[in-house]
Formats: sequence, structure tokens, C-alpha cells
Amino acid sequence: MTQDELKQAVAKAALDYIKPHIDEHTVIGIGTGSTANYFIDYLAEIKAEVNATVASSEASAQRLKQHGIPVFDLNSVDEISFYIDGADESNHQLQLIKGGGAALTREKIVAACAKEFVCIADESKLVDTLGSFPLPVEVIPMARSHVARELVKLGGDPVYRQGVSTDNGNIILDVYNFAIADALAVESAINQITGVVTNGLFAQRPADILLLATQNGVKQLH
Ligand code: ABF
Repeated sequence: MTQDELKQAVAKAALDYIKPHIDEHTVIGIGTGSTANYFIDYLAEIKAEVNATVASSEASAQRLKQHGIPVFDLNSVDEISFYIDGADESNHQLQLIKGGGAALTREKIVAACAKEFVCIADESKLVDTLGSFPLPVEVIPMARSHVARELVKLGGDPVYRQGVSTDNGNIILDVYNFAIADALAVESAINQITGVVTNGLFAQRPADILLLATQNGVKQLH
């Protein structure tokens, strides 16, 4: 199977995982990225059963609406039943790096409201130590240089992601050469830097389950 076929397989597995639990009160949080896009397309097949979704990006909201799936503002729902989203990396504790698609802040907010965070990924995303994928940090534009200097002090190598503005109007610094042994500590240290909106480490709120597409089928990691 190609990487794309693995992404499709895990998106289908996520739909099978949540489908028995969907009722009229279910609100589904929808992530961003190519794996999440496959999930949206599968969800469209059962759209008559889906009363409410909340999207973690403008792009996902648009794709949901194109399918005729109802999208709500997060402030108008109580709780998100399931949050389905991809990741750039996951370790075995299901701590994640996210934000390759620049949607990390809204993804973190939706994850924070979710009863169950179901991460969907192909096997290339599972790592022993987070950090081979450059860690995205969303930053208020005027703080770019200050935050970059502080990230260097923490041991990273920040690079400005040219030409990208987040859905919140901010910029992204990608931190290279950052082996993240203690994800909880690094997440918290970066968030302490003035001017940082948030960073792409999901350690304080990791995934609850990782559906991992492999050549031998989709595995569940808890
Ligand atoms: C989002 O999509 C991100 O947080 C992560 O950057 C990315 C994963 O991308 P893909 O599913 O396209 O591999 O969930």
C-alpha cells in the first residue's frame, strides 16, 4: 500500500470506530490535513446521521460544508464527543507533534474540548523520540525575532515559515534539530515565551487512542 492508501485506510477505520456511538447529540471535532480530509470524505457517506461538527481550520470547514455536513462554531456547542485528527509525529505515549499544516492552535483548542481524541496516522508517523519533524510554533508577528532568539536558547534551530499566515493571522516558526526527550517540559517551556500563541506539542493533552495504518492492517495504540 502507498502512504496515501494507508491514510485512506486509517480514515475509514476512524469512521468505523466512532460510527456505533453517533447519535443526535454527538458533536464531531474535525482535524486538518490530508488524512483528516479522507475522514471528511468518508463522513460524508453517513452525513444523514451527523448533526454537528466543529472544524479545526477554515479549510476543513469548507470541505465539510461542500459535502453538506453541518459545521458549528465551537462556542455554540457544549462538548465535543470525538476529535479526529492526524499528526506529524506520535511517540508511544501518544504525545504528538502537530502543525505541519499551520492549524495547531485551533487543533489544540478543539482537542482540549474533546472527550476522546482519536489520532489517525500512517505508520511513518510513529517515532521513539519526537523532534525529527520540525516543531511548529505559532507566534504573534511582531514577536518573531524575540521568540526565535528564545527558542535558540532552548536548544532549537527556528526557521521562519515563509509566506504562511495562520487562520488566526499569525506566523509560524519551525524548530529544527530539537530532540524532545521530555515533551511535557518542552511544551510548557515554549508556551512561557512571550509572543508564542502555542506550539505543536500535544503532550499535556495527548491523543487517547492512535489508529495507525500499517501494511498489516490498522492497529490501535492506547
Ligand atoms: C494536521 O495535519 C496537523 O496537525 C498535521 O500537521 C497534519 C498531518 O498531515 P497529514 O494528515 O496530511 O499527513 O492534523
